[in-house]
Amino acid sequence: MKGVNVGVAPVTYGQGDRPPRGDYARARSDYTCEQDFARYTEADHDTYRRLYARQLQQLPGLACDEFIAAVSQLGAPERIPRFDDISERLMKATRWQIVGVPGLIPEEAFFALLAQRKFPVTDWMRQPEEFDYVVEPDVFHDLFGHVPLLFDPVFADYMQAYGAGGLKASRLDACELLARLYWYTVEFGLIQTKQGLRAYGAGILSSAGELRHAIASSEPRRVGFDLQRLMRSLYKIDSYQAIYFVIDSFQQLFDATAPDFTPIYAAVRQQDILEAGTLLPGERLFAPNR
Ligand code: HBI
Ligand code: FE
Repeated sequence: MKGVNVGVAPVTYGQGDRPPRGDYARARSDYTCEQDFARYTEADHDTYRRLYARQLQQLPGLACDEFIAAVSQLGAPERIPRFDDISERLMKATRWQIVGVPGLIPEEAFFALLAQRKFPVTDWMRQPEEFDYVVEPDVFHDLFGHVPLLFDPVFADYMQAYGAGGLKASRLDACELLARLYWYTVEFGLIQTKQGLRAYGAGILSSAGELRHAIASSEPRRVGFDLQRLMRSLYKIDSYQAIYFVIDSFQQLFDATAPDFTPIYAAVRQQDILEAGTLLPGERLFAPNR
């Protein structure tokens, strides 16, 4: 795991062999909580400032325009922002809000919040020794990685639809398949633009090294987005991704995921599961963008 910062959750709440970090006693029944702003130390604010500065300077030529255009909506880069201030701007832009959570929350609670256009943001900050790699999502990953694209109207609608789809997937016992969609789009998605390949996934955009790996390295494979193919694909939780799926617009993503997934889940279950990084015969690779 040396030098790797996936910056996202390798374990889902309630799975894994250790409990999630965070104080769940202060959460409401929907798992949301007040942002415990008074608890942030000067060291926490400083960690935020340094993480923000490091990521911001990497964005040109690697992050998609929609992300770069909206990142300033997070507010002043020197201190951890107040969730309520961001929510006020987000509500005006796309009718989304952000809500505090103590950390990872159960899948159903997570889906229910997204379906209500509420994005759960972990309120605690990683420790200085976790600067390059944090095992669970913290306030920096959740805010910097996820919130800018919620200002984009089409992506915002995709996230709500994902939440609604998640509630349905829970009833169909298909959460694992749907989690792969989240992983390979919301966390690790790439988009082909007129200017070239760009990242829109939060796990890439909040990572110290994965931006360059995802866009500019010849090591990983990059293939066109295909919903069933993606749902068959295992992913890496403890290293940079071996494969990325490339969309050509957020509209493509929204449209591909609009239909009822019931028959899609059934079709996927008929097919082989693919190891992370598998290339299928005839599949076209996207070239890295150097
Ligand atoms: N909880 N706070 C938080 N953040 C997540 O990203 C998250 C979660 N719970 C469940 C979950 N993600 C996953 O199941 C997604 O893969 C769908
Ligand atoms: Fe995330």
